[in-house]
Amino acid sequence: MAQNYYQKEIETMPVEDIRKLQSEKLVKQVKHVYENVPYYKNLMDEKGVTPDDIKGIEDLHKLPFLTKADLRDAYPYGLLAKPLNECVRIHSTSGTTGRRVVAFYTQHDVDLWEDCCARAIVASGGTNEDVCQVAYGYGLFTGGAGLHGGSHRVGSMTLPMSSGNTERQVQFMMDLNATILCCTPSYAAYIGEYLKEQGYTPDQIPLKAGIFGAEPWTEEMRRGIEEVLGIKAYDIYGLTETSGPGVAFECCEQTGLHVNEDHFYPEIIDPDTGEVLPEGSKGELVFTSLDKEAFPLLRYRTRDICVLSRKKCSCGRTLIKMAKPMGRTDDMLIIRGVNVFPSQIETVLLNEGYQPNYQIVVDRVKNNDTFEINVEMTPEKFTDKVSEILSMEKNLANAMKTMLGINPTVHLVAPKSIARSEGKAVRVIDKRKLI
Ligand code: DLL
Repeated sequence: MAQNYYQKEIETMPVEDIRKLQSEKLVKQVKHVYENVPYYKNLMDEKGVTPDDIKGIEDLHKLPFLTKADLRDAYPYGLLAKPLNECVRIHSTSGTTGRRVVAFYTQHDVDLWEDCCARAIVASGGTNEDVCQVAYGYGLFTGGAGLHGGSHRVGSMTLPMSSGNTERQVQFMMDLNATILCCTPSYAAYIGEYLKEQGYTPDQIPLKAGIFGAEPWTEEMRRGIEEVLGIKAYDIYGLTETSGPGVAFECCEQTGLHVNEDHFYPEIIDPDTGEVLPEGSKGELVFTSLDKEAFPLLRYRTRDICVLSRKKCSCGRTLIKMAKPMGRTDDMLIIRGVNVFPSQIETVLLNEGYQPNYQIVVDRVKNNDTFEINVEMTPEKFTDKVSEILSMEKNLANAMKTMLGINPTVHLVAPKSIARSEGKAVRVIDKRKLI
């Protein structure tokens, strides 16, 4: 496929020029953060670094890291670098212990984010002739808004479907001839399955491409989706903290994701020592947002394990590539596209008067994540009346839904029936084999 670019000059810029651009932006950004974010200024002061020490990208390693714990500490406004009256939007992730991560955007931030998503859409072959069906969730989650904005920028006809209601998705897809589908890979596979069950063959489906991300997916899954829908399936990566989808995107080569490094500078570090690792090493991915105004995180540790590569790409883009994320350094699970931490489950159990003796079982059945939590009854709560057990399970599932944003199936089991481990408790059984 001949490659089109959304912002050719940037996407194909010689590496030395990108580096120069990054250095210029970084110097300004560090000053902006130092002057406007007391939380980060303190971190820099503690490390004995001032903005004068940062003359370019080569000095980035001198800056302190930010972690999710910092974001929680600083919740909600502690990392805000612009007055609220210059902000036009927030997005948010679900967070542990009830504290969410809230990211703020000025109009400039929304614009650059949408540009990043537009680059992804164009790299998948999208133009203003396309009909782009956005089936990521809309709302606080960044998926819907990001791809929606990107689709507008490209000038595609945008179908703002949000996720769910598969029958309606398929009806619009067919009636309005959707050509690009944007959703999580598991939802894409589910839609494919549904279409197949309805008797559609790939050549009867108008789609030509899909832009799928927000959760890990394998090459086997890619092949399955491509086959059932008759499309090319492209990966897209991002996180709420840096803006949302579009931090990195795949091109026609489908061998990794180009990082929009004019906006987000990536590093790979040793997660134990924090040491910056050379290109090609596997480690934790860290991003610095070079020109975001409202929520400009410097050296944010994503917890995603990854590899970066500058190998020449046949699409002509010079933007550095990241491999598909290969796991996480923490225990975060992504279930039906939602980030879930075992600690959130523990918090609910303690709030509801249970002990944190539980096991999470996640599986994928017919491309749908199943999510079960086995919880031990406490001797005080013990009952053998079925109606009481059912009602307790329902209450607990509701409390989990409030905390997590998705619905688990809760099974209450007898006290002391969950195997105790001699070492680290095995809290999660993930049967999906996603990596
Ligand atoms: O998932 C943003 C997004 C929306 C990306 C739509 C792509 C498409 P969060 O909910 O904050 O943001 O979750 C971010 O999800 O740190 C990764 O662990 C994981 N993740 C995101 N994209 C991918 C991907 C959005 N393509 C966290 N492959 C990240 C694997 C991904 N994991």
